[in-house]
This record gives sequence, structure tokens and C-alpha cells, in this order.
Amino acid sequence: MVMNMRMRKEHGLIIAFDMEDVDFAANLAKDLKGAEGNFAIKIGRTLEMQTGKGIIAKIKEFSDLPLIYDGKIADIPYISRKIAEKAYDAGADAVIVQGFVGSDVLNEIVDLGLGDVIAVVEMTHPGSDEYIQPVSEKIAEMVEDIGVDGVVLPATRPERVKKLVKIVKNTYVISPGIKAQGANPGDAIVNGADYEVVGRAIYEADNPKRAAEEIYKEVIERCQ
Ligand code: FNU
Repeated sequence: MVMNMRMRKEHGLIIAFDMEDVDFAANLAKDLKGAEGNFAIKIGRTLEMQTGKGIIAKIKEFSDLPLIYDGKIADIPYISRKIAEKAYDAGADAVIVQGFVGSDVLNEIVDLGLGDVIAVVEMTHPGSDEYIQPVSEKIAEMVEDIGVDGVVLPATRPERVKKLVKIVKNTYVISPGIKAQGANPGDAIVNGADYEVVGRAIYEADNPKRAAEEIYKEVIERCQ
């Protein structure tokens, strides 16, 4: 049984591993070992679909960074629990679950006690305004009451981060949307987020390790 690492409420950069080349992913994980900064790795479905959950174990083998499985779990409690269990067993330290599915699903995964649970409260894309944003404050209250470890808030809407962090006082906040989706490094952290999430701007860069270090530095400089 692999020991899971809990993430802390501190500033850092989460690198989204959404690439489709498994060897490239493994090499980047190795490369990041000596990188300067506070990093975590988030494995998305596009990478997972290449090999299945084995990719989580493979990245774990090459990296000592916290590993988040971003399956955006959104199913009935029984199936959601199964997905989360498989991800934790494969070596994930945290799993991402949709908040809109309701408290029974979130409780089911929190009760496993196998690692961090990160709930999506509001998303980064424009369509998030249609159905999620009108209820995201209620979602934030619900996940705070349940006691999840972390939440996702959109760096693409810094004013929403500022508002929603006041509700989720006891969790860490991770915010995607930097660069490829239009937000600037630091936009979420200066408004109260703890980690920013960056995918394409790192794994599509000529030198991904250097890009990660540079973006990390930019983010940290903005909060000083
Ligand atoms: P990049 N992500 C997101 N918006 O972008 N988990 C959300 O609301 C959310 C996410 C993830 O744009 C997305 O799946 F809840 O290339 C991807 O892995 O920097 C990453 O954040 C953003 O990638």
C-alpha cells in the first residue's frame, strides 16, 4: 500500500499532465525532481486514457511530488467511491470530484479516508456561467461543511475567487485557467488561492521544466 501525501495550504504550482505521450510524461516527472519551486502534479483523463490507472503508479515511481488524479468524478456515490479508491490505490494523493453532484457523493469519498478530496466549486470555461455559477456559493458552503481538503476555483474569474475563498476558509484553493485559458500567473493567488494550475503553457513549452520554474517565480513574485 502506497502512503499518501496530504497537501497543505501554501503557495505552489500544480502542473497539469494532460499530454498524450506517456514517455514524455514520465520524463517530465523525472525532470521536475530537481526543479526550483513548490510543485504538485495533476494527472488528467487524456493522459490516463493512454494506459489506464497504471499511469498514476508510473508517475509516482518517478516523482516525489504530490499527485492529484483529476478524474472530475461525477457519478452516483457507489461508482464515485470505486473510481476514487482505484486512483488512491494506484498512488494518487488527492482526487478531484465535482461538487455539483451533491453531498452524498462527496461524503462517500471523504469517508474513505484514503487521501485528499478536492471538490470543484466553479469552473474556468465560459459555460460555467450557465448552470454552475448560479449555485457555486451553495456548493462552496456544502463542501466546507463536509470538510473536503481542497476546492477548485477559476483563475479566469479572479473576482469569483475573491468572493468564494471567504466561504471555503478551511480548505486549500487550487485555480486553473492560467495562460492557455487567458488568466495571468498570480491572478488567483493574489485573490486568495493557494495553488495555480498550469498545463499547456508548461508541457507544450520548448523546455517544460524551465517554463514551470519561470511561471512559479512569476506567481510567487506577485504575492510579495
Ligand atoms: P491548461 N481544469 C480547468 N478548469 O482547466 N480541473 C476547471 O474548471 C477545472 C479543471 C483543469 O488550460 C483542466 O482539466 F475544474 O492547459 C486542465 O487539466 O493550463 C487544467 O486544469 C488546465 O490546463
